[in-house]
Amino acid sequence: MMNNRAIAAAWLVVVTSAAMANEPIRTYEIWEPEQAPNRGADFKKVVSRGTPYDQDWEQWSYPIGNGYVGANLFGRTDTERIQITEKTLHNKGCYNNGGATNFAELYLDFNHTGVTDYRRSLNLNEAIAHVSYTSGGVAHSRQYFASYPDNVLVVRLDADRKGALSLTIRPQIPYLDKKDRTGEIIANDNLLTLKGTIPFFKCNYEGQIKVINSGGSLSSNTQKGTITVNGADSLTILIVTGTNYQLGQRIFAEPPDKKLDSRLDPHEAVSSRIAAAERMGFETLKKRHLADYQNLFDRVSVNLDSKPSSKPTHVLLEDYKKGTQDPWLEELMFQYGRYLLIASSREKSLPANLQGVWTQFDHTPWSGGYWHNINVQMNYWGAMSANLPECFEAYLAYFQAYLPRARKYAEDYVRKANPKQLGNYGGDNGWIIGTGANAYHVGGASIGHSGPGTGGFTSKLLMDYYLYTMDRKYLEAVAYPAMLSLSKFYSKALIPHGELLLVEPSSSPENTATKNQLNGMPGHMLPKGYYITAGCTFDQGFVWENFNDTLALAKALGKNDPFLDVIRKQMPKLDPIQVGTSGQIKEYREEQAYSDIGDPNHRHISHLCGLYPGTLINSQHPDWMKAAAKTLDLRGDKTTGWALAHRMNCRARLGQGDQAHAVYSRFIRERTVPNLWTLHPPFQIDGNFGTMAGVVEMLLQSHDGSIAILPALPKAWRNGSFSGLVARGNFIASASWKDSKVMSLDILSRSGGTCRLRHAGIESARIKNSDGKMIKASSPGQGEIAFETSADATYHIAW
Ligand code: FUC
Repeated sequence: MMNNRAIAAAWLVVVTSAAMANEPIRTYEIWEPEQAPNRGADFKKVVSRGTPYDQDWEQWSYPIGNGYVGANLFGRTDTERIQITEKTLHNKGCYNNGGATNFAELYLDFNHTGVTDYRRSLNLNEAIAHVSYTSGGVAHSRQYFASYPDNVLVVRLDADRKGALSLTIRPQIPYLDKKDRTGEIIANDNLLTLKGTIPFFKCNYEGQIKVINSGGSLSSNTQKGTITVNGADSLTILIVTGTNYQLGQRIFAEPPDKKLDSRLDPHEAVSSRIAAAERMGFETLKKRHLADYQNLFDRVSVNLDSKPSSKPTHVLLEDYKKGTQDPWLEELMFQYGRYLLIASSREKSLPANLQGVWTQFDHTPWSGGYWHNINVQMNYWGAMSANLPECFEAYLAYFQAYLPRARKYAEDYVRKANPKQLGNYGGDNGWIIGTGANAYHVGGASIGHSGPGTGGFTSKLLMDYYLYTMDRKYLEAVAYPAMLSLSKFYSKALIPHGELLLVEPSSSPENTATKNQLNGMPGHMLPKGYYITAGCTFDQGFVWENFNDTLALAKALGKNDPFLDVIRKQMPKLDPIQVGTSGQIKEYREEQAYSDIGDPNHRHISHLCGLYPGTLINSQHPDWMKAAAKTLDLRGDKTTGWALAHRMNCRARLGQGDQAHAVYSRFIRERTVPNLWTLHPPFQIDGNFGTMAGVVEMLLQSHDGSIAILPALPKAWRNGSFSGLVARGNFIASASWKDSKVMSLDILSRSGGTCRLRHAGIESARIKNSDGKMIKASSPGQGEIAFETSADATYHIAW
């Protein structure tokens, strides 16, 4: 798999320059001419929804990360603040079952005054943050990056005058006053060690900070736990973190105090990692970081006919809010999404959580969890199409680890909801995951605010990972067994209602009803207003999706499991989509007119999951497409961050480019802050990732059998180009367009097979392979062509 990817990456360089002919390589950076505020060099706490929160951290600091560890940088010249998060460090969290927490604060006391020529930036092409300024006649510069291959945070300080670097390096273990962790700081020579335990999970943690000076001298203060540097020419600070967390089924099976092996001490691993980094030295670490990062980041370019802007990012954003819809910011946000995904989700690390890999909190909002009724799935919606499938591997490992627990939940569920079925299919009850989960816990499908559609929501990612990579080994070993097994669970969760089979109990995620609305309705209300009934569109739809996908995978593998016949018999009885009297897709079967039940403007649009990320509502059902558009109109766009991202993708699937763009634009205006993180509020990373997926969805779609080129192009993006975006079937597409007409299109077939393209007027196009040989195509439908491809061959389509 890696080899193919490496080849594809090399090929992409060629395509990039071909598709973007005459274009200089673009540099994407966010930058400010001012330091990030950090009121009082200690974060000011503002109470938000009962959780203390630090606005300066959230809106102005710059995030770097390597999947394992994240850091937020303030770029200050008095006292620099580097806030560090280690993804496996959890305390009790807000729900008493685990939550991400701040690992360390690192302060660099410079006390530089009279600062001029200040600039701080985060370069997305390199994943390196920079700070530069002049103080006392000395030009200072800093670089910061988080290396994935060496799992180390690197800070480099330089000055243009020898001996000009003097500062004190002062780490802090945060929230010791909350008494939910123990910790001490040991200063020894050029090494600072932070170590302690979070008793709730017996989670042992250690951080090491090594200070390597060139010139000058160092002295450590054991009492204060600091290192002071005097008169150095340059300085490299290496930061390595670790805990005794081990991803595996034990984490999800055991009570909090037995999840981890308390005898394990991360000391050895942390020490050897920092020693290896020290041996390599700054230049080698940087080279290895760039090679790793750019292999991922450089695969995709998107040019929305923008002019690179030199405005500070907060000005760019302010101007956008005032009405200058600069496509540069729209493009920058897209690439920032890719940057953030690479920074927060890498193989062998945990998946990106609700805040990616960044938290300054003791108790992170919603525990920094993996919320499975939309949020964690949204984190990965764009991973495959934006050519970062490796980033999804973190979720795959997490999935494998929680699967045994999810099997137990399925059995419990069936025992309660449909006990007659327990013994069927050899006693195999499949698996199910409910909404709430984090690094230390997964929940089952409780009869609460979200129905068991959460399982199919999750398996859609498993399906898509296969369709985008065409990885047969994964299909055979992971995707097919997982989806077959989830189908078994679903088949047992269906209850006969006349001719139909309905999920019961069922609830449409987090929508709430009023007592009046429920007068005479068959379901019942939970104390918080959640309505429990049978056959919500969310649940029925995801059963349909998982059944449909299971059959498709069985066909791809030539499988003949007898259970497939059960799916074939049950599927026609699902009746998953119903259109109501307002012309809307119904959210509940018993609803007639729109919002008979539930909040008319609710943020969740769970009944449209069949449109996106599902495939049930597609162009072969124009009546459903129309009803979906009507539903979006009725629901409106006055909503929160990730909720806008879902609407954007739905509009794209409907081919409503201008509306999709309007939602994106609203998202940038209303939910984006100067460091380009986005708010629900507060900060959640799902909005950044969901809109990144939305941009691709506007330019390229591949969910209903053909690859649609520019399916939802808004007027605002009349001219432009992209390269390296991925379509299902493992086709890499690169295109350019002018006045909304495609000018060039290249398809790299990475796995061979039939390539079916859709675009108005494409029947008259000519197809050539890379040797210039004409390739014959058929026209299976209006605006469609199909032709056979060979693996690793490129096809040029011209009009
Ligand atoms: C879902 C949403 C909430 C929030 C939470 C993390 O439950 O309904 O709005 O985003 O996830």
